[in-house]
Amino acid sequence: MTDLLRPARPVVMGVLNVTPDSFSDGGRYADVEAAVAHGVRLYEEGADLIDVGGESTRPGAVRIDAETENARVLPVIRALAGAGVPMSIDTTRAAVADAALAAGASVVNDVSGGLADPQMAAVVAGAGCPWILMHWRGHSNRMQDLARYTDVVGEVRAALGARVDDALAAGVDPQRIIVDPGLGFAKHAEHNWQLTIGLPELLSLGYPVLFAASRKSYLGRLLAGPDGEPRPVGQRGAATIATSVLAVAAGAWGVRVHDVRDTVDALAVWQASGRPALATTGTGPPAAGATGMPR
Ligand code: PMM
Repeated sequence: MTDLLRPARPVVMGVLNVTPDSFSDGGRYADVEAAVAHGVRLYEEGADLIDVGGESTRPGAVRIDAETENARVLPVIRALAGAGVPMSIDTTRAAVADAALAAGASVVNDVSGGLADPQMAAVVAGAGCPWILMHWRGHSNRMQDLARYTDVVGEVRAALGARVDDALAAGVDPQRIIVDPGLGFAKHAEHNWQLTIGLPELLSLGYPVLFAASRKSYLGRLLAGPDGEPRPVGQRGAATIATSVLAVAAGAWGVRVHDVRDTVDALAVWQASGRPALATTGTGPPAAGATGMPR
């Protein structure tokens, strides 16, 4: 297995949502057998980690209880662990994280960065496992109302720094912390783009950064047709890959994606070409026409 904390190449997390209602793959892997088969497939395609989630975080999603979440994810985690597949558990609940770690997951991916459940830090510190702390301002049923920033990159950086400080105070090993700007979580499209350009500023926190743009709605809107309809989720693969390559070229530790094989292929090209770095200035894209190129 890849050394997740000192990877030789960017880490690729494959998304496995065991939910009836996730925005992209909801309902497709709701039964255990189909979910396990998909997890094994993503692993064979080159994922370093399969990110198993039982609660949808799409904007407006209704919350489920911990029993339902456990009932969705635990059988899948047990079966994938039996097949030797490394996994993260995508949850904001300490009880679910605890049960998932006992069942065979080895990383906690917490989209609330520890804010949703005050017990989460103790579970992670006790397990000694890596913890992905995502920037979050509230549960999905209200998060888009919270997408107000004057300096999104600076504010996300400061909030992630506070989450890291709390994790350290709870005894979490600094070597096992990964941060994530949380694209689409209380963020409008312009915020997601600013966070992409501003990745070097997030990296200056000194922790590995996970970038998770896969199939998100801002990519659908970028690719909207002449009628203004967003590009359907299943047709956002190329845009996702371009975004992932930009992120790793800017220094991201890893990406969380639905399309593992294509992502691994794209990152192999980047790797083979000498891992060229993106020369971002942190000031945003050039003004229209400033490059002398046609728009
Ligand atoms: N996005 C989703 C779910 N889990 N975890 C992290 N760390 N970062 C994210 O941006 C993130 C996440 C929502 O996307 P999905 O419905 O495709 O899983």
